[in-house]
Amino acid sequence: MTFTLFPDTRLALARDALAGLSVGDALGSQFFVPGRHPADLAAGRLPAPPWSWTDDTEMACSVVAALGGTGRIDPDALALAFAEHCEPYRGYGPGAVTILRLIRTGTPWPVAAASAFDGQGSCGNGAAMRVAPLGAWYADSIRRAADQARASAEVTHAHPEGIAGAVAVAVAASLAARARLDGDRPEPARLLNAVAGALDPAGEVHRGVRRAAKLLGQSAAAVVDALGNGSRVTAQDTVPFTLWVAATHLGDYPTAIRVCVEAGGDVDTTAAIVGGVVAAYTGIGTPGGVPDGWLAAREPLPDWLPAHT
Ligand code: AR6
Ligand code: MG
Repeated sequence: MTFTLFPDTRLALARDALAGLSVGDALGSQFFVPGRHPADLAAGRLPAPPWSWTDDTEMACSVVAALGGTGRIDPDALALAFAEHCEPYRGYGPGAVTILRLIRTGTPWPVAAASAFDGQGSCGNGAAMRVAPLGAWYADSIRRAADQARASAEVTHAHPEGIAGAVAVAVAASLAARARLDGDRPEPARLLNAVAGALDPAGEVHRGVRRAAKLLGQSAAAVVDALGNGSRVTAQDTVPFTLWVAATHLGDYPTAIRVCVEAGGDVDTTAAIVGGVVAAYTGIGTPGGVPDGWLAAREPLPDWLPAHT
């Protein structure tokens, strides 16, 4: 079935995904503070606010601002926005810090991105961590979600696996937002196999997402053993696990985030990815959605993000 999505609807879906992403990022990063334990979250003991967000949210805000302007990613403009808005103390990856510094000082982004990691390009999870709102924006087309995700990724991630991670997350968020509009939650296997179908079958992210579909119903600990939990900070080690969590807990944001926190690894980023995809489906303040209290505890989004985007 085809249908028309009005710009306001796209924006509302993207903003809900951004809320879920930023709350996941901000709450997840609280668990790197010494003395804080995942069991606190399970027991309902939340960290004291404010929960500061990190690079995941800062970059996602640039993506949403870019979409709010034209509805399409202009890679040159996005590269500049990433570079200009980068507050280095927000916990950026080392490759990203270098690339953004090069861009800020006049190096064209294709040159900067290609130079990372001895010319391999970055396969870090940073292109995947910021892209769920873009996927939600394209709730009407997984093909356009994939194309625009690729364009948003290439600015910093020249490695095919780094790009595949972003495509996978955007397609998952597109399907989640579509499911919300249709009122029809997809079976986890259907969601994961649709994501895998949008990826290059020769890639590791693709293989991981296919494996994730075969691990549905297993414990999260078993899935972490098989797929990783982001501790290597690469797309390959992060995206398959996060999509398993999102597919399994698509209707329950607090549980999805708790599973990320308990899994350990790159918790701010796993929770950002999962939070973005799940919130595209649940929204905010709904049963199973992003709790209003969690949103209130998150540091306000940057003031350069226009209210209408
Ligand atoms: N070969 C080996 N390791 C790699 C490669 C490669 N080609 N590319 C990346 N890595 P980076 P990001 C590893 O620095 O993707 C923040 O904490 C390498 O260990 O390009 O934006 C966020 O919260 C490198 O340090 O930045 C996210 O967790 C790491 O991947 C994350 O960083 C990250 O790649 C986002 O990182
Ligand atoms: Mg971070």
